Amino acid sequence: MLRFLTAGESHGKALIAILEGLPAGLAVDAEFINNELERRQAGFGRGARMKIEHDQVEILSGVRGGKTLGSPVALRISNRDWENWKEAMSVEELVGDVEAVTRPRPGHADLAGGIKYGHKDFRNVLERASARETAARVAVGAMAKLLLEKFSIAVVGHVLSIGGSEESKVELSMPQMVEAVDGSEVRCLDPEVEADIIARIEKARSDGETLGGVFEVSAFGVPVGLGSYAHWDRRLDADLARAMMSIPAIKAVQIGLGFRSAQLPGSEVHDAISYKSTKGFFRETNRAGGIEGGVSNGETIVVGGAMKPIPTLTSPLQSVHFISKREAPAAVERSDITAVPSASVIAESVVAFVVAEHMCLKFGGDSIEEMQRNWQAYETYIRNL
Ligand code: EPS
Repeated sequence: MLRFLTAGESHGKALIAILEGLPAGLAVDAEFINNELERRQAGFGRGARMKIEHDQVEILSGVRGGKTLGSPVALRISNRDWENWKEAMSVEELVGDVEAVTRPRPGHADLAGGIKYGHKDFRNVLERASARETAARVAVGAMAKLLLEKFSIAVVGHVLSIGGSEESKVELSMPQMVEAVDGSEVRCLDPEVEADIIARIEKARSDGETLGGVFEVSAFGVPVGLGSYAHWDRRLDADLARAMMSIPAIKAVQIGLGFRSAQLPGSEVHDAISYKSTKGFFRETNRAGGIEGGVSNGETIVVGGAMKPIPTLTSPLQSVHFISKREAPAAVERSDITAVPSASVIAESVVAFVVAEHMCLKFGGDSIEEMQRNWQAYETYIRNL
């Protein structure tokens, strides 16, 4: 079983991830992980924090001579900003004048989290609720991508719309998509939509607003048969939905046509089945987003996500002071105007993790060679159907 935990506060010393269950013998490329971390940090509309950080992974365990050992892999990403927060975020007793955050931001975890854990200073909540944690998840996702590469699976995300812009309709094949998406400041494949998004972000900046948006992740090359219809907690779509919803600020997830499939007749929703001796079974359309009955069907897996606007507004909404109970504007913390482009990278990571987890479940092995042998035997079986 592939699993991971993360730890770390946004302005603490570091973020940590422990990834367990990777097969032995997988080549680990720290440069690739760092590039993924850089992709997460980028994006038009990000705030000042991203100018401070230069996320780099330090591999602490589970890897020797450039390959996984089969033991837990511990990853660390240092927070450069820690230097500026040493007193306020000290693990020792706080000394001096550390200002408490007492005016909860509507939309953030501040109030519900503070009440739940009995905190009077919402910094104790926001430090962990911060999307900074997703840097650790991208490092884990990069490891998952390295595993998937061994089975010719690639995962790429792109932004469809931000702040109510038109939706990008551009569709590209895998290698072109990676290039185009990394070449766009807002990770959008449609240049017209991209320009509109940039204008909307600029306007939001001057209005003291924040913007949400919609993105989509495609997993190319996933074999038929991951997940199962046999039980609720074995369905691939359920695992993907849970992973996507676990990204901060995600309010909706869809697979394939998603919500639209509820409005169309069956003949316009389901994908007719074809067969060619060179190709095997395939579909001309992929409205199902590559999953039927909770099982991957061999087509590209397409998962969409909707992100709400970030709750920190420079023109804040009304809130209530937690101690005095007087009405007061919500606290303003440094933040982003939009993080939808970053969310699409984080979504790639969580999708890559779920697909890697299911690859391990189906072809599981203690070493990458064993896993590849199992996969190749299955591919031969499929070719000979
Ligand atoms: C983030 C780091 C944070 C925010 C953002 C995501 O840095 P700071 O709080 O120091 O500015 O930029 O977090 C939020 C939007 C949030 O609501 O917490 C990051 O590394 O992605």
